[in-house]
Amino acid sequence: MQDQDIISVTTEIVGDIALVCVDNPPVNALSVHVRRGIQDAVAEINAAQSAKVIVLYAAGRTFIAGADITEFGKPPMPPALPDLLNEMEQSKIPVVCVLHGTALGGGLEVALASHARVGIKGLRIGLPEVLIGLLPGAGGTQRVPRLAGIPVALDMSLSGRQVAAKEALGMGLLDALEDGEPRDVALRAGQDALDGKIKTRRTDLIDTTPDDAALEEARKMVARKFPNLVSPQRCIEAIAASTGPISEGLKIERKAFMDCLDTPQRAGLIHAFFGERAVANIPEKKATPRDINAVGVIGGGTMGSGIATSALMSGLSVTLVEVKEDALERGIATITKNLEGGVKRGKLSADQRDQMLAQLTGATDLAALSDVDLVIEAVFEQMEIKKEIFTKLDAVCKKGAILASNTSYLDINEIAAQTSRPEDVIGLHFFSPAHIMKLLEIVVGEKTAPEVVASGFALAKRLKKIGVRAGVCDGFIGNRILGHYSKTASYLVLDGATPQQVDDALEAFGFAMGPHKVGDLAGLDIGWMTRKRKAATRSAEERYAGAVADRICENGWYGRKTGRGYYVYDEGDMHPNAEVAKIIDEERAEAGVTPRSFTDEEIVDRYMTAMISEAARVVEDGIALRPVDVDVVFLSGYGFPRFRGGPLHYADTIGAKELVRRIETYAKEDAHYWQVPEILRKMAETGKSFDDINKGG
Ligand code: T1G
Repeated sequence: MQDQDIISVTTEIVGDIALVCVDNPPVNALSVHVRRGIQDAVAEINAAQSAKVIVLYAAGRTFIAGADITEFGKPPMPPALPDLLNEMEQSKIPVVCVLHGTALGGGLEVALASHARVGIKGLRIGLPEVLIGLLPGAGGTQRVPRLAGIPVALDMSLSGRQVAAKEALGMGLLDALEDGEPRDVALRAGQDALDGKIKTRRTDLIDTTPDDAALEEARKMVARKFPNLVSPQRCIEAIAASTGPISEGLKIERKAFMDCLDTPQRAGLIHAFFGERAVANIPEKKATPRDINAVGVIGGGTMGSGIATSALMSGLSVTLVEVKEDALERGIATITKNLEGGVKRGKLSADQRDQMLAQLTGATDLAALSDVDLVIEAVFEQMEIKKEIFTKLDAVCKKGAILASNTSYLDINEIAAQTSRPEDVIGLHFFSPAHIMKLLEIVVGEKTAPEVVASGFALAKRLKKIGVRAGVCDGFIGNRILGHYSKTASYLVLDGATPQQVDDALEAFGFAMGPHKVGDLAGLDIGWMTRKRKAATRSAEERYAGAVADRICENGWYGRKTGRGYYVYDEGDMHPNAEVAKIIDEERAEAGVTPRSFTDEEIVDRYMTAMISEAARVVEDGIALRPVDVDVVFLSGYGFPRFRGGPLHYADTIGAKELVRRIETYAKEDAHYWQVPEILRKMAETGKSFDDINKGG
């Protein structure tokens, strides 16, 4: 059966009311058969005059959640949504729309082209198109201003945020708010329209109130916050046109939408959207997760208290264990402060905070963990300490308890071997701040049981995080790749670039913060410890990348926390540390380097080629299941610019052949650091892309 032949829209005549129901699981996306179904239903009811009011509603968990994103990039299939909505708006028989769940994007636009809108309790509406590199493309930029004003249209379409039903009612985007099942509410709404209790009117006949000040403010905000993105500015352009005839405004919106549809950033943002869902597709998907309600967290430092906060915010009970009372109190104080922050940000109410804190108990003895379902160890990154703890946990914890380590690079297999239950041991690598960062690397040991892996993914979903499956190696996915490409930033500085130039070039590429600023923020001493840890095993062929950073740390300059690192932080002011420039000159002289200049493009090319080559090796080694898993790690844990889709999606925009050429060119300077991954060489020969590999090619 062809897509367009699927029946997903049905009409039911009840007296003078025509109920038109959309049923296209899972989210009633506006696939071609849905568009055709609505078009045929409205046309037939008008032709037959079989009712005096049409009520459009949807079955399932939500009203239409938007256009069918899987159709983007494919040949268009009529009717185009804007055309369908114009036809519907001109229907002689009034159309009332009943909304429930998450009515987003094109779904909301269907409602806006209707003649009245009734929300069901719990409804959220939104225009998230900008989050996938687009703008509302079916009249949203023209009809929201007519119904609710230009400021509301700018707020909703530029933030992409979901608006709760009550707020939508206050904005004028809903005419009524009801409770009940969609079909029942639809019948009542139809009768209310017939009785005049709900006023129906054509949106296109309403005039938009001009608001040049709001438009100008929006232009400035977008230029400041999203300098790299195309669609926000085009969205403002379309909304500005809503003060004129709707036919003209719709043309401007359509042109802007079609232009954005073709941009690499639309492809990148949609890759990110689907990628965050694809990573849940793991070999252990069919295993039954174990119930997790009570969690033990060992260590109340930054990570442990962050993890405990995240668990409490998800309704789990937490037992925090520290070695001493004072450390335990500090941990509990940090958790309390984190939750206070949630109240201040409006994420939590004071009551919710109190309920969460009531779920927190503290202890200084591991015996307190005898009944928990999951233990997450978050102590020092020293294998001996972890081994000691896991030996004790093996004796203390109940049968079936999951024993997890938050280690960011140590060998989970070695830790598991300390216990009589290696099948219950797993890595749950959180990213700091753990109650805010979305990424959770789920590190699977050789003997980890499938249901323990599935439990890790169920926990990620419960914590509203994105779980990515990782194999065991030093640094798993993210930190292993970071450990490689971060050397490129150091080599560029040793060879002639300044730290600020490297930071500026990468921030212009789209990173929120350049590597030297990130180092200053996280603390340069962390990298310093890692270099010391690895010194004994470092290859003699490797060009040492840490000379400058070591000297900075030897001066006690660890970054923000000491007031200076690569930069000096002086009461809100931040500028390059002139002392570092002297250190760089001395290290260059010491290494016999004649500094040369680099263009910003060269800096980005080298940095990204290094990141891509190690990412390719991580896929080749099976540490990541697919290229898209690496993309999601970098998008949700390392501040990689979302509109670029992740390192390996970005690699596809360069192509394997060009990447191989670059690596071979750079290898003339340093054959040890620049090596062509086998997987990339094969891709260059076969013409395959990382996306082909994602699709099983
Ligand atoms: N098109 C196709 N598939 C979609 C989809 C969509 N719009 N939205 C979700 N899915 C799939 C998703 O991939 C997953 O598939 C399943 O549905 C459940 O989704 C003209 C042009 C609605 C809040 O951007 O925000 O309209 O993995 O796991 O957590 O101006 O899905 O099961 O195979 O996310 O309950 C605008 C995107 C489109 C909404 C539900 N709309 N979707 O969240 O379930 S552009 C959006 C969401 C547009 C117009 C423009 C969420 C959700 P699978 P899920 P959820």
